[in-house]
Amino acid sequence: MVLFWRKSELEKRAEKGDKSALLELVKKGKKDKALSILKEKALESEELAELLFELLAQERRYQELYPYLKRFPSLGRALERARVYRSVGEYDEAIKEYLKVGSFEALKEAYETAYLKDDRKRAYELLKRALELAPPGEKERLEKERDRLERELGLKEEKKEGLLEKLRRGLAKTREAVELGLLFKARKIDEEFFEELEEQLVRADAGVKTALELVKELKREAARRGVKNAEALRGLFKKLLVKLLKPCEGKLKEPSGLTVYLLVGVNGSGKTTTAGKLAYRFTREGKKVLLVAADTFRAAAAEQLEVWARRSGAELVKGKEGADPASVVYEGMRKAKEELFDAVIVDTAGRLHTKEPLINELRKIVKVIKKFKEDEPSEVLLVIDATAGQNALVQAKVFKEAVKVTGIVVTKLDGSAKGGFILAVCRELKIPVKLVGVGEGPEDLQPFSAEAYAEALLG
Ligand SMILES: Nc1nc2c(ncn2[C@@H]2O[C@H](COP(=O)(O)OP(=O)(O)O)[C@@H](O)[C@H]2O)c(=O)[nH]1
Ligand SMILES: [Mg+2]
Repeated sequence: MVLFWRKSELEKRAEKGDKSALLELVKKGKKDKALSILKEKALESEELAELLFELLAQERRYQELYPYLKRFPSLGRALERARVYRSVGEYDEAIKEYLKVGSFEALKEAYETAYLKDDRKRAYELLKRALELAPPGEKERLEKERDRLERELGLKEEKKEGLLEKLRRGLAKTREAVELGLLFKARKIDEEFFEELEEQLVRADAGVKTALELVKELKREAARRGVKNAEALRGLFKKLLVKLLKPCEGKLKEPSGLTVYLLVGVNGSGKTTTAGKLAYRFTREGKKVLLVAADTFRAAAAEQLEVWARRSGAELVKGKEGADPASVVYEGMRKAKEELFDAVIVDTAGRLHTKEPLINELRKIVKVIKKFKEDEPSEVLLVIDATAGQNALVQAKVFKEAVKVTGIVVTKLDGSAKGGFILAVCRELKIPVKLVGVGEGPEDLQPFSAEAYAEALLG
């Protein structure tokens, strides 16, 4: 009885608007009672309104707070005020309050609010500000939303640079250095012309043998057909280039139902970058993509791949620095199989100075992949840096011995004067070239086309 008397005494005090009694009620588990009292009294007392605000905001019951906020506009914290305004559709007021806070959380909600209001321009501005403060976990999703908004706003034209333009841009340096195009425009066709063509092909790293043969054949064909003018000779030369390169054209297997892409090659050739670009391409095609960081030699390698995962929206499996690469691949394959990934892209280390261990490591990785799916990896892509010259060809052969290479990726064809390198690769390695890298951006990976390449090379 005593207890009962005490309680009602407390309630009586609370009902008179005694703040400490109200708090006591809440403590005793009678929050509803406290709230109903508060709701009645809070319009007259800012102190009680503040308490009501605190209690309801805890439960995210923002809408109920609106009348009190109208009466006392500085109640609570700015973030909560913003949410109250947002909950009743006063979007402009809400955004104003969010901006006072300026934190990532606030800016993100401000962006969503502007979007609710259907003010996409404002949403875009706010999203960009939020992105500057975004923690890693949120960044990827928000970047996708930003891209989507950019498209909706027409800020980002779906710029479709054709393969030819891209290669052409990529090979601009080669042409500058080699002036193949110029050569065919300006010169008289004589013995000196053929000598110079030969020289320039060698300078572009086409390889001496290839250069000699190409020029010899050009001479022969020109004589046979009686070609004398430079423009016609250019056409003829292009045909010869295409004929030489056509057998080296390869098509990359498209991902479907756990398709594995294993990237191999020496350090710095562009494996990680290519893995990232591939992930980007596949995710854009709507595929579910898993990146596997099997280069456990340096922690930075996994981090680099992590950035690409975020950029592309692919998922990532990585191990600790120094972990057994095959075990990371095992984990990746397990996940990919369980969660029905379309593509698994495995990035590896490429320390060639430890040749034997490297080969064993790659073989072990292939074995692990086969444990999960017998006919994988569908693609073992040997990544070769176009600027590394003839030495790269020697290294490539080491990899050919170690694993069954299904295709070649020639990277850094942009900005190098070595655009002729593909000719040497094609001749020496006899493995199809499936992709070419023409820059560091996510879209700078292109299928290899003999026709486009020859055209781009000749300017
Ligand atoms: N310009 C250019 N740079 C590239 C290309 N591919 C890779 N790179 C750069 O080459 C460097 C080494 O690449 P990375 O992917 O780390 O090589 P990895 O050691 O084989 O994994 C990085 O700075 C890349 O940004 C390309 O196609 N063009
Ligand atoms: Mg790497």
